[in-house]
Amino acid sequence: RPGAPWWKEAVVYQVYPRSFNDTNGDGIGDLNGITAKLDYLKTLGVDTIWLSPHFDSPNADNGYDIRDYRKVMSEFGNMDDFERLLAEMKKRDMRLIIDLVVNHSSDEHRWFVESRQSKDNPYRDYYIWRDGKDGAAPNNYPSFFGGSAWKKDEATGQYYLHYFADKQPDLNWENPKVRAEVHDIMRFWLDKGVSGFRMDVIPFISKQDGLPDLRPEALAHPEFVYANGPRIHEYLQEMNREVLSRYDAMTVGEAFGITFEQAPLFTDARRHELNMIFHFDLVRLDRDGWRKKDWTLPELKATYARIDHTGGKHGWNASFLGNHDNPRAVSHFGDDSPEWRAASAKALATMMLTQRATPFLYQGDELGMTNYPFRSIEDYDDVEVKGQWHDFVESGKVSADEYLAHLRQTSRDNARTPMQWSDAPNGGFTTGKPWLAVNPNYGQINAASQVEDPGSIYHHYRRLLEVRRQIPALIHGQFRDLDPANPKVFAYTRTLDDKRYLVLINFTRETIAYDLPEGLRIAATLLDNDVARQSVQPDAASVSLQPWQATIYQL
Ligand code: TEU
Ligand code: CA
Repeated sequence: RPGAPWWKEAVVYQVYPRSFNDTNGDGIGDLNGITAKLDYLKTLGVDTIWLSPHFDSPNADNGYDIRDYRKVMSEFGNMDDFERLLAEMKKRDMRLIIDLVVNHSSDEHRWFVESRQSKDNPYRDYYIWRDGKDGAAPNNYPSFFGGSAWKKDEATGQYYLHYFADKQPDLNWENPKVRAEVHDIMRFWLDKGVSGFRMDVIPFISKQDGLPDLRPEALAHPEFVYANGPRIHEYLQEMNREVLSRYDAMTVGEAFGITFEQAPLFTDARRHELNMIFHFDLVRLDRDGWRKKDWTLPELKATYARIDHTGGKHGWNASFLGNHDNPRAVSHFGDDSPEWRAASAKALATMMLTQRATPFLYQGDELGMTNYPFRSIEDYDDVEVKGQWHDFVESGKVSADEYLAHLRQTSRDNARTPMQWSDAPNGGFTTGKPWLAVNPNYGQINAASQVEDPGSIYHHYRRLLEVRRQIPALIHGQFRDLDPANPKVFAYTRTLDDKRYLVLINFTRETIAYDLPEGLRIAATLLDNDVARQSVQPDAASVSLQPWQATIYQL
């Protein structure tokens, strides 16, 4: 669409570098491994990569704990490798966005090493230090990774705040020097040629005045308080003024703790904050903390409608069904049994790529990679799991069996197993020992076989992205759910000017005779998730939807 900003029409692919492609046999993915796969991504139709943290880090949380914001993690390579990756992307007309993790740093960051020395250290105010209360933590804030969000530091006897692991101390954004440091880091990478940022838990940077205790009912979901500090919008507007407005850069905020009502405050273009945010409501539809709940199709549809509504006329959205913090999309929202895995993964792709939003594909979802068959707690690597195991299981609150049953479906490690490139040992990810076990189904699910097979999930994504590029209505068009209460079929239109498209998705294993609502008539079939399926007759008023069928029609 002429005049639309590039990031509205971009297709972003998230690379979790540790698990993407290892080129030196140490079992850890690396930057050269990404460069080696650019043609694979380009052929798929991706034009932008979001790289999860690639900075120097002791890896308490796989790089979400940064020791040096200007240095490349040595396991991933060095700055030359990074620059080569950027140059090779430019050659292919691709853009790179990186992860900005500035709610917290690593406790091994030079600033924190200084800060903890003494109360009058010049870096003391870079972090959030408080005296204890009656010999305990300053308040009742819990950490997402277990225990209190405060840790006592022996050097001064004061406590520092950490919303995540104790190796991830929260930065003090009240301090203008901290904000200036962050702006400098952003300029450093933008000047190198990156095209924007995914901002990690960005709503958390402004802390509550006086840090009062959470009310008991807020304790289970502290994110709604952590995300509501009084100065968040001031900080984002300042960042925009000082840095972002001077570059052609895109921003996507990870909006953990942001409600639908608040979302436009972040993304309304007239406010000059962020371009879009990741809403948690869809991926957490069936979750309460570590607990897995049931979900229904009407709930999923209502969530999509609300997300679309928050984008409104002046905002924009990001569409995603998974990332490195969530289970695999096909295991989560589709049907990962051998019979329906491919069809349902394609149906989900159709849904995700026909929203009025910038799509974010997570590595491996284009192959329909599945959750991992975890057996015991030893199979997990994630720092979140270890902390929660301590809080819930070791404390005796929940039985190990119950916790593990939920964890198998919810664990972040499901999505962190290495990419399955081929049926070679370890799925072709590494010639060494992978840092995290490869899913044993790599013989059936891998890139090499899908690239060869025109009917594969990979090729369905490729075709979808092609169609999306050609049809502005699928990107910019108005979204309308035609049948919100239907528990089996998702039916919606995308409309731009006089062009109107209908998407029908059967979320079941059954064949469904579906009468088009509102007297609609199909003019043509644009794209089906089964290449072999016959098109419907022109002017049809009903469709026999096959199990997990997902089709885009022109009206
Ligand atoms: O995650 C934010 C976040 O809080 C959740 O998505 C998190 O995964 C957890 O499940 C909450 O219970 C971001 C990053 O994406 C995640 O990988 C990091 O661990 C976290 O921030 C801290 O940087
Ligand atoms: Ca490596």
